[in-house]
Amino acid sequence: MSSFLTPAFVSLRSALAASAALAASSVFAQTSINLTQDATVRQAGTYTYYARGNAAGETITPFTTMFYPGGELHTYAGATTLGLDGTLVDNGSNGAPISFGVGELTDNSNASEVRGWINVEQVSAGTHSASPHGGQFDIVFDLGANYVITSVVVTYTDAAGWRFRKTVANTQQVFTSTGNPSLVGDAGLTLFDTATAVGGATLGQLTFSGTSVGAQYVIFRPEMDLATNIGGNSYGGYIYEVAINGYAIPEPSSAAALAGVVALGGVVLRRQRRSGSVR
Ligand SMILES: [Ca+2]
Ligand SMILES: [Ca+2]
Repeated sequence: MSSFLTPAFVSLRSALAASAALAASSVFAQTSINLTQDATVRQAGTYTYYARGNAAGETITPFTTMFYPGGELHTYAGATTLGLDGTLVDNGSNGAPISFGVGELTDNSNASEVRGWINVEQVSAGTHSASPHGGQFDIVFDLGANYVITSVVVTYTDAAGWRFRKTVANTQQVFTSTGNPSLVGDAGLTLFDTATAVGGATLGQLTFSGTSVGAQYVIFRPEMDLATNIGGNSYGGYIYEVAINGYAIPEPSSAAALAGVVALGGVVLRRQRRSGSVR
């Protein structure tokens, strides 16, 4: 350090270095975490299974009909406890948002799966009268506030009778939205990325890593192979966990304070130059 620098300039330089470090840590080099495991997100966050079709093979308005997977409504008669999310049994009209704090998709564990997706799908390949046919539904994750989303990783298993659709690549989809899908509908969603399931994968991972985007809602839209109705032999694949990676959007007050420090530094520097203390 040159000895002619005044104490005022040294402190200014320290302030600028500190602000640069702040910028590096909070704006330009954010570290992504699995938001579903963040304490704040877990307190506010919920996810909701939404049907895109009905038992007659008809397409319904998206984000209007909630359901719970598994059980005898979505696998086969008598499968009362198979594939449930926790202990949630679908009775045909009791579907509701599930807190991140209690849901199997956000418990950071692969101990128990959800599976069984018959009669909630929008037919996406083949016909509803043929088994199997391709079918899609939605799982909407509400983070409670906007975050920067950097990637989404779904842990899954594909096994005989429990298949993802794999005939065509990239039919597993993740969308994002700043508005509630139940209000903005399909038209309000932005495609984040697509992925392809692997046949026979055990605890495989679907990784969606699109361009980072600010969003409160993350929508996973799987495509499964499904039977015509319960009692068939294609119930759709296993889903164990959905990790949503990202970070908090820097608060405007932090950005303003940072801009203020830089502006103040410029003023002090000009004053010192005029007084001849900085050469
Ligand atoms: Ca889990
Ligand atoms: Ca389960």
